[in-house]
Amino acid sequence: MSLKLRRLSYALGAEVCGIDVSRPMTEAAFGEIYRAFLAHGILLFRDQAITREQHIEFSRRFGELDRHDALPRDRHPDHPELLMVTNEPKPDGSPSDSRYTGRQWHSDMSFTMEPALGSLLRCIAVPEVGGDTLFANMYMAYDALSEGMKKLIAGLHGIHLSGTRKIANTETGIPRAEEQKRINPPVAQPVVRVHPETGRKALYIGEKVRRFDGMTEEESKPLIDYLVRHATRPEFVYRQHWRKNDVLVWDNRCTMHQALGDFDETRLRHMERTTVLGTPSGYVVANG
Ligand SMILES: O=C(O)CCC(=O)C(=O)O
Repeated sequence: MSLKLRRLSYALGAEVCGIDVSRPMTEAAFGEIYRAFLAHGILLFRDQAITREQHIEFSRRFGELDRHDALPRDRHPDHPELLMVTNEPKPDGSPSDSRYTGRQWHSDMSFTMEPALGSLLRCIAVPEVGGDTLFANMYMAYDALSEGMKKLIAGLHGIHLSGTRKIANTETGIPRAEEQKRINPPVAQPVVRVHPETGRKALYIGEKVRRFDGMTEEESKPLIDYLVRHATRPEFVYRQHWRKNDVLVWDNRCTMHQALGDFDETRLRHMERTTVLGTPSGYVVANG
């Protein structure tokens, strides 16, 4: 098989054309897809009218799947491998817990010691306009830094927090952020990560980083803000306009992303995500 790819932007991403991800695929055929994934950071498969089971099955080709113990509130009750990203109200009419998922720049599960290798997001419903997602190429962001800045950040670890959303837990009354903090204590991750498969260095930063280990928030903030601003310059970014039945897989080790929330919130936006477990990284910080 020779993959037909169409590049999505200057910075990253490719659309894989003419593939039905629900069809059986040989190791060799999947190998081509995986090599394209490593080369382009994100791959888009359009027009995939698949079931939840098929989404999970295709995702397993990329590796072992997370059962989302770190985000128990957002997983599907019958399919723990699926994380709901939806603004569809709960059966009792209360707002969805995951309606603001991903509204800041982040790399999935960076707040755990097994940050995600990849994520596969399936678009089930999207408003007529908006609901886009931005992705940034963190290899490019790292490469573009000065030698002085590369030296400065070489040994730094950023402390990543999980829950930054202020959504009340309606059952317990404990704010969701507090609940998340209890399940997921803060984890320090290297600011520069070597991609375990490509061997390339990538910036590993985002808006879940509160401070650098060994430094105060006040000292850390200007550099965190600078690095996030730098990494999200337009030349490093791709903007995904979702269509129903899009399946998009991204490499969390060399990209970060943000859901924009640029849509009418009375319109349904429903996405479902699988998360592929990555290699262990980071350490828990007691006083995060
Ligand atoms: O809903 C989106 O566009 C992105 C969701 C997200 O950030 C995530 O699942 O990590």
